[in-house]
Amino acid sequence: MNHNKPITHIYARQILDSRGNPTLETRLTAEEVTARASVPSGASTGEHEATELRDHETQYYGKSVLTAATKVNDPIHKLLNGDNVFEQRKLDFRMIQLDGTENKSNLGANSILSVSLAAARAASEALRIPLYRYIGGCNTNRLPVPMMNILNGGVHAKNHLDFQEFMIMPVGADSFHDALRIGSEIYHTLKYLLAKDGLSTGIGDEGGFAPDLADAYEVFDYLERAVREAGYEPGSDVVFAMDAAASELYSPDGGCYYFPGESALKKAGQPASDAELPDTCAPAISRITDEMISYYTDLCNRYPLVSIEDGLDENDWEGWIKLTAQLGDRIQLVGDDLFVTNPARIAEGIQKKAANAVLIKVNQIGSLTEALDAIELAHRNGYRTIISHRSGETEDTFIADLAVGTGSGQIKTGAPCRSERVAKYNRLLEIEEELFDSHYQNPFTA
Ligand code: 2PG
Ligand code: MG
Repeated sequence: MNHNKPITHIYARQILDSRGNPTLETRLTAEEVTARASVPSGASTGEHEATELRDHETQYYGKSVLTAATKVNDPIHKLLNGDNVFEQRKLDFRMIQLDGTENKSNLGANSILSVSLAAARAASEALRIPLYRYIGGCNTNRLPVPMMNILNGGVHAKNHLDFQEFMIMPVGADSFHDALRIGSEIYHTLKYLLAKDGLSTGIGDEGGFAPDLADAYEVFDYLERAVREAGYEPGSDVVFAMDAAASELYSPDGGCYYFPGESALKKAGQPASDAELPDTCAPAISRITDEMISYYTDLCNRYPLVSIEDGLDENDWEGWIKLTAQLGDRIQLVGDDLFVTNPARIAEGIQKKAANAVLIKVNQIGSLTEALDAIELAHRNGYRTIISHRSGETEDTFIADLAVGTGSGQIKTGAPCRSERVAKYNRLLEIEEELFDSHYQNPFTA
């Protein structure tokens, strides 16, 4: 076997993501093998994420990525031409070095990531092994539990729900395909229940329904009903998770978390119109950090809620330490905007005892190598990891292989609806069939 396979061509083009915004797709060729990868994009992005290079010109309302494509097609292509596609770490670090900035603002995290992912896929194809096995090695066997975001709010939907994501996790299933079936059945039951009550069954960016409910209690009441009506038991067959995306609610000036949707609905005493709150109308409902923690504690006492992501702001370290001290023994506390898949921020969190799990989004950090380092650091320190999509996705299924290859045990990739979400679940079905002896385990008891 020839262990040197030189990269012979790299080409990036602008394509569209699931929201109709431009993103990058890169094709990388190493001799006779060509593989491609595309880059996702967030809406509730963390302040500490690596830079997503956009043109900020008139096309696509400033969102075109033509400069990023040029960065791949010229400087990155020149840099890596002739390099060995099997040396993932070296390829990634050479791009990082060429970029020369802390946050990849020179070449763009989107440019670097597209090449990084395409290289890994090309390497696996050159070796004629599946991508998950290239990433994970010969003992790869663990399928992730899906966190299915079946009710959307926050910046992912135009309803009045201030928290962003409400998820079901079929932890009691025996296999991944069973978990997917259970999730889909509950999703359809929820649709039926919402429609029966005259609520909207339109969907948000991640495929979950986006009805105009007032708060998390109303949401979890619906989720419990849907789980039961579908024939399952909340708490044993299926547990709940949420992403508060609290950085979106936090106002550093007021030192408070503001709930504009809840304020609008409760003030009016009935569902408000679709109109945005006027700037002059300060939202009535706000919570300080301690109140947020009590709110979460109360939700955990009432519902089988086992995982809360971004419960507090990305810079509220003191709050995170308190939250972890209070709830960390009972439930999973996931840092997304807090950690931004950045090993340095994860190390800080471990040292401070803030959170106990890390959301992994490859485009937050901008290279496969650094994402793998983040996962390893988390696991070595007893933090769980969840491999995650972005709200703006493509048909690329890389994260399904990444979840299996790293044995992460959990994947967050939306509702069982919208092809860019379902593509990842379908890829996991395929992987499950390929594995000789696949393991599907409850991550909270395993
Ligand atoms: C999140 C993600 C994905 P976005 O906050 O976890 O669900 O949303 O991609 O908009 O940051
Ligand atoms: Mg999040």
